[in-house]
Amino acid sequence: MSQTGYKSIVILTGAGISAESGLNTFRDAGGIWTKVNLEDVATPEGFARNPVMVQEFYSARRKNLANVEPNAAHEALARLEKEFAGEVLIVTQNVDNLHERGGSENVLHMHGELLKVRCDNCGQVHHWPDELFCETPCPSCKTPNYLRPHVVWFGEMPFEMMRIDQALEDCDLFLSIGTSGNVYPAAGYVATVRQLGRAHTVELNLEPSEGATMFAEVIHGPATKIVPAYIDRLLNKSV
Ligand code: BV8
Repeated sequence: MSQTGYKSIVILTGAGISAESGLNTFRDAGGIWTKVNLEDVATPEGFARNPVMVQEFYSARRKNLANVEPNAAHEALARLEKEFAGEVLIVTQNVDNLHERGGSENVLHMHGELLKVRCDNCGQVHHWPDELFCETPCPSCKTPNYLRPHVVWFGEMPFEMMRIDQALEDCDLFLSIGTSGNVYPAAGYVATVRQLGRAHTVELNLEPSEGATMFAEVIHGPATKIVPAYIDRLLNKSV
């Protein structure tokens, strides 16, 4: 029996948990989608129209990732995973690797990962921390012009949906951290958990998200402040 009474925690994270590490969010002032048109860089159609621009968009974000560090919120979730007697699964919409670099191990990237590329010819996924050019041949099948970012674009199916649905069904605590609740199916997870009627639901975000009213508990403020404080309360079983 875990020390908090909970047995299984699912934590949905979004760009807001990485904001204080210096990675731009998408929909805040100055966010990524205020600078580039998501239809041009985060859809298969955009990639087909202008693959060079899309490869450059992701190469720039890959390069920037090397200059930032995980923050206290990432580290607090890693501490929870280590000290909590039950299950902890992070389902992240983020394609950065800051959860892993902050010490978390059980991380599911439902929208893929910036540091991976996939070959559309042979299907092989490769670790890729550098720039990617269209003509770069796949290291496995040696074919040029088939490598793409291993991320989920709009209109593409997120990864590991069955595993996520099972985790939502099994959890008795659902936390949502740093997400605006605009992108589906992730934005619908709190409704799914509430319909199941078992789990306590908590939103930890800078400001109320689109789905804030769906949560049993909401805590607003910067992630590096509210997440460590919440995890301390959770582990000292006063929640
Ligand atoms: C799909 C990838 C078929 C790579 C991204 C209903 C059901 C299913 C689909 C849809 C549906 N309705 C519409 C759709 C289609 C679409 C969609 O949701 N469109 C939206 C715009 C309406 N969804 C899809 O296409 C998805 N696939 O539907 O497949 C299907 C059908 C049925 C069932 C299942 C599947 C694929 C979506 C994935 C797209 N890929 N990125 C990349 O990163 O480039 S989306 C992009 O948005 C990122 O992944 C990002 O993570 C994600 C969500 O954004 P957030 O993380 O929430 O970021 P945002 O900036 O919006 O918010 C930041 C928040 O942080 C704010 O609230 C802010 O207040 C807070 N914050 C800021 N600073 C701090 C902070 N909080 C705390 N501390 C701080 N310091």
